[in-house]
Amino acid sequence: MNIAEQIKQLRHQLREYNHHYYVLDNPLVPDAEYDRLFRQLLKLEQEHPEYLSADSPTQRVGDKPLSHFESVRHEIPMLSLANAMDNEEARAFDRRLRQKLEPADDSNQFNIEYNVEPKLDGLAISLLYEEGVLVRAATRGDGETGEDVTQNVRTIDSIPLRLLSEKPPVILEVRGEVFMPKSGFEQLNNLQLQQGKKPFANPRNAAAGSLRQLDPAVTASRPLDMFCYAIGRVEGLELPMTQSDRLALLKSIGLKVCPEIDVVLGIDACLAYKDNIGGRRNSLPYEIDGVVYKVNSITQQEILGFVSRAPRWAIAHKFPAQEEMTVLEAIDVQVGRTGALTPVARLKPVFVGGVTVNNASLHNAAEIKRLDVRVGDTVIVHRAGDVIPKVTGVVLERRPQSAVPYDFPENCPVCGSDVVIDEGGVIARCCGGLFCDAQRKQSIKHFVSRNAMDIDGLGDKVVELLVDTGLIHDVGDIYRLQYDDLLKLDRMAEKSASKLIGAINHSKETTLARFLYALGIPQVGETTARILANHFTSLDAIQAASSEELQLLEDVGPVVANDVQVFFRQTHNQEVIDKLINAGVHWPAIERAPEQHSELQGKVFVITGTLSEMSRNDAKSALLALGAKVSGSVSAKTDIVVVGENPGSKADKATSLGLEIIDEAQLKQILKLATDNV
Ligand code: I6G
Repeated sequence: MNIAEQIKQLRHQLREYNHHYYVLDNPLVPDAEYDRLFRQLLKLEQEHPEYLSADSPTQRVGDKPLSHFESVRHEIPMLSLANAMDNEEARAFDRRLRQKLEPADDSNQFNIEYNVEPKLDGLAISLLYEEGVLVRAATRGDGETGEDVTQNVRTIDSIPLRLLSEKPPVILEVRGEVFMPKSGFEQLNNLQLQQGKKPFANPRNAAAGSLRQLDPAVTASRPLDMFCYAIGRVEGLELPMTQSDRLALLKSIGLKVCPEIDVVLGIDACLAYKDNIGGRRNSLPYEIDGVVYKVNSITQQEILGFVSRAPRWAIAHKFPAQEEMTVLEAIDVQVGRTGALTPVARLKPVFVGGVTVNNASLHNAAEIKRLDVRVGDTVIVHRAGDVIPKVTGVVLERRPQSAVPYDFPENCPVCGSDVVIDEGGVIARCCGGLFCDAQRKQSIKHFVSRNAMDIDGLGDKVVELLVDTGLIHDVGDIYRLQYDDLLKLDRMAEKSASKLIGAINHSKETTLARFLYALGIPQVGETTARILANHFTSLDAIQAASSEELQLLEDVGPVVANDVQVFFRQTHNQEVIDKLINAGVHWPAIERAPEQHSELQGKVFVITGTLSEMSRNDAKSALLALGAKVSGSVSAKTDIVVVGENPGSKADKATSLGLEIIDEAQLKQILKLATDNV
């Protein structure tokens, strides 16, 4: 084979591998094989520069930074879409179309076929292919004129430099959305922070900022992707007559289209599609801000035409905004069980992410400093899915003159004790310990909580009343409470009081693991408490254990061992434990559980969302019994994430880390297999 043929074959092979890797998400060969062929091609091209060609897979990153972006006129304007902000507006859109398509049909009962797809939160781009080769990429700009970002767009691996077609059209202009996947956005922002640079506010800004780089090498380092959704100019190609077939055509020639696209009949099915995608929004690997409904038949599209600068045959049905502006009215500081001070933003109520938000997290003192957020500022509030709303930025143009920088308190707002900043410089802590009412209340709330002593009816409000009225001072006092004491509490009826006394008595019968967890020893969560209980089998043995003995256990390092020892050394803690045991708190003797060597031994699980057939606690116990670990947070160390209904951000994180994700049915199967094989 001569050199030209070798080069041609290598390029063909590499394009194929690239397409499978970046577009189909289904790699054909290991990375090492791709790299080997790539280097082989690079070498041949260096030795024979006469064969160099701009559409070669080696030519993604151009060498010269630009001084500016040239303007590009779109021969066919890049229009925008009309929006529907709720179901009623979407139904009105459908009614209008049916009326226009069948004016004589009074009953208007027929259904329109729609092509439906998510609306990516990125930026619209036009790609121009001549004879199958990418010759120009441009931003939408004002729809008439955009900017030439060809050099930058060429660096996006999922965009083919040459279409995968033996007989490509003379001209094909394709339009779509360039976006940054959530995982890439997170990595990029971590890098920005590490390098002392400002993080991007959201993936859309990150994508736009990355495409507007004059140096294509910078864009090449950014994780961008593109989904194509429409065709602009065409010459030398007969296009199919439905939107869905056109998308299938784009796919067949190597362009990436969104895998969530569907064809449905009628507006009800469009709304069901929107609800379905909306429910999975947090676990999709990219940000979306709505869905787009397009009449599928091109003939019908042509009948419907355009209104002002938008096609009449399409609409973007937007999700409620996840970011809104509002005024920060105050910053309150809350004190947690371990004394950590958490600032909370009190906001002028604002509708965001589908709910009215009054409060948002400000994380810690360092975050307030980083944002330089001040009382009176107009702030940006972000609420995605079920996660706690947070303040993500300040609108400086709206800062009132009177706004002064926020001084984090140097004394605990509840007990007045000194506030110290921990070694990491991030967490501010009240030094008051059990002298601090807030810490005492929190530790009591923890003690009575479901996974600890599980005292039903002793909710947060009642705990606060009990402490404020002096009826209890620490958790040991709970078991001294009398029915008559409870009746003194505001709004405590006889029935509730007697039920609560029953629950308190019932809780005396517990397990060593629950008791240990309930004590609130710093760093001792449920899993560590269970490991300590199973290993040492008695409270006395745990209290007597040396640091070395404690550290023999999985999950117990020098810090945890030290916290355990320091806790039991405190006289006031011993007094509370004695009070509890004297009041009758007890647990069955533990027979050391025989080591079970199942295939789940040591595997780290995270459970998120609601399971329908078993409780999360039951799932956890079953996993622990088989030697698995169950963690509360997703990290690179997690092996498997179990995702139930309405999962939180843990599911997103698992997706972005590429972790194994299973549902409840798969968990049950795994548990059964592991149990059968023990
Ligand atoms: O801005 C847009 C986002 C998504 C679009 C669009 C789209 O389809 C999924 N389609 C058209 C036709 C236009 N803008 C003009």
